[in-house]
Amino acid sequence: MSRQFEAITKAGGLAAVSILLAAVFTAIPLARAEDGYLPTAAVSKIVSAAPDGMARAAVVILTEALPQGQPDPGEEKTFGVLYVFSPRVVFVHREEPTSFSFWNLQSDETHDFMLTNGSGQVLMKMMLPELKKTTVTLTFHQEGLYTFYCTMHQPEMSGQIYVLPPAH
Ligand SMILES: [Cu+2]
Repeated sequence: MSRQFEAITKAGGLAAVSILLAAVFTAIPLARAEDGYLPTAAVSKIVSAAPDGMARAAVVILTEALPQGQPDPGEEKTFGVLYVFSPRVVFVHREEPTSFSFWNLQSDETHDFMLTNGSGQVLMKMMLPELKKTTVTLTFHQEGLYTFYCTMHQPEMSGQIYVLPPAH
């Protein structure tokens, strides 16, 4: 290895370390601020949330790693580990309190649930810690299509909630 090359790789290594450190120091306060939030008073006109609310319907959403069974090492090398919500499409009724239970099935991966309405407005965000069931009762007050995301695993980890007219 030439001296010049050695110097370049050393400088590159230092730059990488300082970028990494900068990322760590800036990421921590952001992560704290982003711990999650329920719908504000204004947003509660669209959807309201109660941690242990009485529900008339229930949905269980799992977090799954793809591919299941025995992953092809080539796939993992190309795409990394992929996570998805299951199911990815959920139907609920307007004004029907619905219990949403998220089961994070990974022992080494935190997920989250960020809900937006049809115009892309963020309504709420909830952390889904590893190997935990996180439950919230949501009541939608406006019909239509909503989208939910795990902000940590984009674009593959997302789903949709269709809010239908009230059940009779
Ligand atoms: Cu995720």
